[in-house]
Amino acid sequence: MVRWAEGISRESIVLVEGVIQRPPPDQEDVHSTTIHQYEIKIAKLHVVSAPSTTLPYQVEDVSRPKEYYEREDAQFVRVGERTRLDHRVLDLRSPASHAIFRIHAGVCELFRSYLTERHFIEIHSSKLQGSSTESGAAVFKVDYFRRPAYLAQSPQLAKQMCIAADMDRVFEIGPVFRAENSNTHRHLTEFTGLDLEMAIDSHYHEVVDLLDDLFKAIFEGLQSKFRDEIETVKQFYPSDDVVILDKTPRLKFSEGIRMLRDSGWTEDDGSELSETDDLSTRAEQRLGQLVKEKYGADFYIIDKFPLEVRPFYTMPDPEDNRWSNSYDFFLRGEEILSGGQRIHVAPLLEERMREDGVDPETMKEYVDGFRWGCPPHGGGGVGLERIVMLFLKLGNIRWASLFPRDPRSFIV
Ligand code: ATP
Ligand code: AMO
Repeated sequence: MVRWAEGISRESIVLVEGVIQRPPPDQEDVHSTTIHQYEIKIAKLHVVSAPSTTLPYQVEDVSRPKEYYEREDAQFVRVGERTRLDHRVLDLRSPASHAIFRIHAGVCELFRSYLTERHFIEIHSSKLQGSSTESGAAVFKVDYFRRPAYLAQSPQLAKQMCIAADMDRVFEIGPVFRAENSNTHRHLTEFTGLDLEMAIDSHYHEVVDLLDDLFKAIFEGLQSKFRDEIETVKQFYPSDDVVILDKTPRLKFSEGIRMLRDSGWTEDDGSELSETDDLSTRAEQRLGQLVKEKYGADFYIIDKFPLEVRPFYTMPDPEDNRWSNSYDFFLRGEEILSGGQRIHVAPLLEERMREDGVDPETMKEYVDGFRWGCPPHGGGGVGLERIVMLFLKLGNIRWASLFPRDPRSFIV
């Protein structure tokens, strides 16, 4: 039976009957990690299903702590990222992948329960749109009965229209499509958006406060409910725990620029940092280091972005319209959320649309909601895969996406 069992190929599904026991100390598997601390004294063994082809790599090749593969006596080899992604189902069998997707689901669960408890309504908006929803990002065009339609770049219009429909507080968890040719560690062409929108009483900081508290509930929830999963992921993707302060540092965009300038930061071409341009990924990451040095925090907020770099629906700062009532949230030096107060007054909205080159009549259904009266409101959008990647320090957003879509997908 032992000889027959030795011939069973790896990744076979087997039914085993036996007794679970700890191995005698002198026989412990020297290669083992947490998964091999027990062994089974087998009475019956039945092969249910066996692979019908040679595996491109072993699950063990993507399951061990990094240091293991550097050992001289290592029995398995670390597999390259491309090979892992090209055979994703096998890669997803590893303990680290399972843990990542439990945490992934955990973020959604925590997001949903926090908002539902605070009377937000979960919505499911259409992903087929007649026009683009975000002025900055490019759209995927689809053939809609021989007329053009577009895949939604965010539920932005729908969630604001729900506020115009007196729904007061809404959120959505759904797919978001971006036709951006960005081959970076943090961009996907399809990701999961966690979006919310709410009416405000007197100040847009009501939204900032709620979002701040929501993120803390998510991070604390992950750290308490998913301790084992986080430890499992750390064995393959080493990381330190994120540092969240009771009082989240909040900086104005202009203060962030000042911190960067004071640190001697310049753009790639040596020019001085502009006060009214968006931050590049490199500048964002450097600012993350500076915030960490000054406040000791990995999670922080930047408020009052330049109006120029924000979408047309963003409310200008009433005191100085070079700035806007908008903000980004950051984790370990990278953006996880973008949001702001929206323009709820139709004439101002139409003016801003025209300045942005958008004819309001092409978005009539959206603009009508404001023409018919709408409360002041604000919200934000989060990339689920970005939170998971940054929280767990995976280094590449693809490990936080089940079957990642990037500009190179579907090239066979
Ligand atoms: P983000 O949420 O990251 O800001 P976004 O949708 O606003 O996403 P951009 O502002 O266009 O996207 O890009 C953000 C950063 O990503 C850029 O500043 C740039 O550093 C980097 N980036 C974008 N596209 C590419 C690319 N093709 N190659 C390398 N880096 C890129
Ligand atoms: P924005 O375009 O900044 O804002 O997107 C919101 C958040 O989505 C994530 N994200 C991405 N994740 C993966 N791949 C991408 N290509 C990508 N692009 C963005 C980021 C980002 O912070 N309508 C506004 C939100 C709002 O104002 O409510 C919007 O879509 O985590």
